[in-house]
Amino acid sequence: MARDLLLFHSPQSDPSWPARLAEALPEVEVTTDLATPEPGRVAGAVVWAPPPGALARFPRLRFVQVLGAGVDHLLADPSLPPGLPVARLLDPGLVRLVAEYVLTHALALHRGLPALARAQAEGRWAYAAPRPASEATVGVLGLGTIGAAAARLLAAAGFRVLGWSRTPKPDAPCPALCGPEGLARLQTEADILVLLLPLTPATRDLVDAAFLERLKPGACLINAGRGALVVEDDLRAALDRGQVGHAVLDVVRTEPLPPGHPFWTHPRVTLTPHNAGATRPASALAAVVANVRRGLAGLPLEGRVDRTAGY
Ligand code: OXD
Repeated sequence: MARDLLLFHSPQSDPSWPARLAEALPEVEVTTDLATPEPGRVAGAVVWAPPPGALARFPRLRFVQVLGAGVDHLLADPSLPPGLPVARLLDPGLVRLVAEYVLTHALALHRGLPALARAQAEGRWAYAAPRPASEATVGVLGLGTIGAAAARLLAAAGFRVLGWSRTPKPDAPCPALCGPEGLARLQTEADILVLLLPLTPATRDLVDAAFLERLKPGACLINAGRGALVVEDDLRAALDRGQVGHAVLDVVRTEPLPPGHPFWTHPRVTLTPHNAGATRPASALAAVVANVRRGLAGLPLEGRVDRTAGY
């Protein structure tokens, strides 16, 4: 009998993924063909942002392993069969990369590097007295695995760190606030605000004009979560007024950022092309292989997503 097919779709990932999966999982045949002529043989899928409707073609699909931490793009597909188990990736390598990104930019913002780069471009010697990280507060919104890792690195670098999550997080590695009162406190205390929340109906558009107005004047923002957490016109207005001092955006609502978008040239915006983290086979293969085996055997997946909560 022909082996089950495992669909792999993640065009931006390391090209060695399909061969590595095939080697580690001889019990299945790995295909990268979304239009495979044998859709009935596809038993599992390992994907990042498949086109909407793509997975509905496979009547015997038993599970989906997402090749990243966020699953919003997949859950937004109305044709995703209800009840189909979906797992997000628990990859220590991805977690570390994003935490390092947050630390890099928090230090750069704290030392005023964007303003110094502007001064250099204009030929100005703009001396500003340095301050230690311990004199700045970083607020981390989202205390999942990545938020907790970022909080740990920031604290190790000397920052005062405050975390916030929707529900209480007794195991958080930093003082952890929750609920609307906790958010209000974090907004007034943070010099740098880090967005690491999942994108769900409850967090979409969270960072709007009213939210930004409650921040300390001149506070900076780092978004390594999802673009749609932020209302971009409202952020632009807050940057123009100096209410937000600078924004570091690894994610934007439409990726790649469309040509002509004001963020391309805004002097108070640093853009990175959604590369704060990446799922690299070296750190993620073992977890993916183990979960594929669980999925094929009908066992509970590690990192299974609560599809109603959206993460
Ligand atoms: C992820 C991402 O969700 O890289 O893993 O955005």
